[in-house]
This record gives sequence, C-alpha cells and structure tokens, in this order.
Amino acid sequence: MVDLSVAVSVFFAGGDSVDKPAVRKGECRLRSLQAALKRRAEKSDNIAMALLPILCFPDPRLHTVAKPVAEVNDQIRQFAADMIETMYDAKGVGLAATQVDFHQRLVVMDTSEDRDSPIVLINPELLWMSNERVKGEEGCLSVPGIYDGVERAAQVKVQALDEHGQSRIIEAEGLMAVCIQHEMDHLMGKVFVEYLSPLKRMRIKGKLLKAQREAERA
Ligand code: K1U
Ligand code: ZN
Repeated sequence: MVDLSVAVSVFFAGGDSVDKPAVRKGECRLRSLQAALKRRAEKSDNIAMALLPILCFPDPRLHTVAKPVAEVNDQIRQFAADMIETMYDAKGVGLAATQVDFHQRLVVMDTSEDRDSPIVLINPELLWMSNERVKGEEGCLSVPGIYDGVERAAQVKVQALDEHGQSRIIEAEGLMAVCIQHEMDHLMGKVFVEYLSPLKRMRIKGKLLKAQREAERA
C-alpha cells in the first residue's frame, strides 16, 4: 500500500524524464488478470486491495466525462492510494480515475526521477496555459505500445485539492506540464489518440482490438 503521507505538493516542477515502459501485447488484459488474482488472494487474507484494472482503448468508458469529487474522505484517499500503486505497477507517470473506470475528477502523478514523490490532484482546474507550445512523444497506459507526437502548452498553472482537501496551486513545465494536460484530458473523456489523424487512430484501434482478442484466446 502506498503511504500518502509522502505525497507532496508541487509549486514548480518540470523537466524530469523517465524511461518508457516496455511494449507488451495485450498488457491491459494481462494487468486486469494480475489485478483480479491479487484481489482474490488479498480477499482471502482479509487485507487491503491495491491494483486496479486499467481500461484499454477503444473501451467506450474511456470517453466518460468525470464528475467533481463531492468530499475528500477516507474512501477517496484509499482509492487515490490504490491508483498510485496501480500507476507505479504499470510504470506510468500519471493515471486518471477515468482509466480505472471511476468517473470522478481524481488524478495521481509522479514525474520524479526516483519515483518517490506521488501527488494527488482532486477536482483539478486549469487556471492558465502558456501560448508557448511544445511537441513531444506521448504514450498512455490505456493505449499500450503506442507512442506519437502531440502538441501541448509548454507551461500550465492548475488549482486542485490535495488528499487532505487542501487547495493547492501547481505551476508546471516539462514532463509534468504534459502529464497534467494528458490526465485532465482523460477526465474529460479524451484519449491522446484523438489528437492524431483519423487514419492513425483507426490503425491503432485495429491493432489494439487484435491484441485484446489474442490475449483473450491465450
Ligand atoms: O495517463 C496515462 O496513461 C499515463 C501516461 C501519462 C503521460 C505522461 C507524459 C506524457 C504522456 C503521457 C504515462 O505515464 S505514459 C508512460 C510513460 O511513462 C511516459 C511516456 C512518455 C513520456 C514519459 C513517460
Ligand atoms: Zn493516458
């Protein structure tokens, strides 16, 4: 279980980089099976659950618009901790609640090099984005094995509640700025492949559906 007491509030962050995760065919399905097995084992031991199954594009639930979190309580904190554990397990730098089929405005991130500084954003709102744009390669835990260039604002300013319900202002650039925009898109039901051409999107959809069918047969 991730200890949320180590989660930090960020006032200016950016420029970090992490290795891309390995590309694995049908890895969403694999992670779902692993999560189910882990949950079953934990249930019999009566200990906390942690890994959550990640929805895979083109699952229509990824296009759900998230509602605001009404109250920051123990249930939300537990869910955020499970999301952080799921994000680390999947080697991601961010995860939106939408991706784990929970349709409230909740995001977790960790763009630190040591992967020891998780942050929780509850009801995040974009206050400002720079006119300066940057184009970088993006991936997505819900679109395994696909990376492509997306143009984003170079810097952003976001207001959000942390896991204690405290309001925070985050100013970010670099990887963290990209990650915030990517995760906030998820909360609006938008997946990064929607920035790509219809032809690329169609190819990605075909490739992932095929991988999912193969994983189900195996
Ligand atoms: O939401 C997600 O699917 C997580 C996603 C967030 C993201 C951050 C930055 C750029 C694109 C997407 C990932 O963690 S993708 C995997 C990853 O670790 C990564 C990909 C590209 C650059 C840096 C990290
Ligand atoms: Zn994503």
